[in-house]
Amino acid sequence: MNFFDFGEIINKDTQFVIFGIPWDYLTSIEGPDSSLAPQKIRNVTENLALTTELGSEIPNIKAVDIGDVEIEPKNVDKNLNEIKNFINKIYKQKKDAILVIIGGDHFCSYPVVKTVGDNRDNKKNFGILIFDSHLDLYEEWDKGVYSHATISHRIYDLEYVNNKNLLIVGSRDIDIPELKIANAEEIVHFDAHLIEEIGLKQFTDKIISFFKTSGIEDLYVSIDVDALDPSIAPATGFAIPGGFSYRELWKILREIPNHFDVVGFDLVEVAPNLDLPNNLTSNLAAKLIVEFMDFITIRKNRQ
Ligand SMILES: [Mn+2]
Repeated sequence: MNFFDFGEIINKDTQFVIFGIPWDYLTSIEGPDSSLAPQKIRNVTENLALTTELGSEIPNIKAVDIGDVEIEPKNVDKNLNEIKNFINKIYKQKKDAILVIIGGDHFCSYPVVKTVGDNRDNKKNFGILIFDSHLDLYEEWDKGVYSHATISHRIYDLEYVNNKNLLIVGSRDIDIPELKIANAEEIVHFDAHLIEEIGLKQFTDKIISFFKTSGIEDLYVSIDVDALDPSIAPATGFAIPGGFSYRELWKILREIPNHFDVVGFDLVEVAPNLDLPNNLTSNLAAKLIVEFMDFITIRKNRQ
């Protein structure tokens, strides 16, 4: 089953290229298995209705689902290479394709962001927005420098990434070494509780103006499903209370394409083996992905 039954062939009309990275090796705890998520999230779309909340017909979205990157779980270097080659192949067919990635654990985002960034002629107007309950800023964790808990740090290490074009939103489970790194490097994070204090509208405005002030025009968006509240997204390794509601994240995502070109986004850390029998978390993931594609499409059609 493809995501919402989208076709598989990239052509000149294709806007979104969806693919999965079924890789969950660099997670630090036993139990959750996000390598199951790409197929599971595709499968649940079979039972979802074919319009978005704003009334768009989903089959009209110009998307293709080209399958999964081939992963050998323990062969980190090979996987990094496979992911890079996979994306380069997409860009060869369609230079302006918007990538839509279904993870996998959060580390999957690193080779994606790096390949997207490396492919850009202009690296100065490129920003990265991460929704996450964690900062993922450890220098090293568990298996070394490559881990789902070091992903933000590895992105920050990229030569074209700095504290003016990387923003972490929804944080609420921050460890002391991470906070020290964030403070020392002045890496900006808008913690989850802030939404309660200033309201969703101002919270969203802060995200927009962070990137606007830095002259960012193109955004990559990484959504760790644990940014959402575990009451609505229980199937993930680290269930931290106090996260976004579905509607809050939906509204933030709705606003982003009004200000920036989204060049790619991912949704990671869904562990279907921990989900409720009604697939609550996979449904939510599928909805967020298709709704965000619709917001981007609506904006592009207006241009
Ligand atoms: Mn994460």
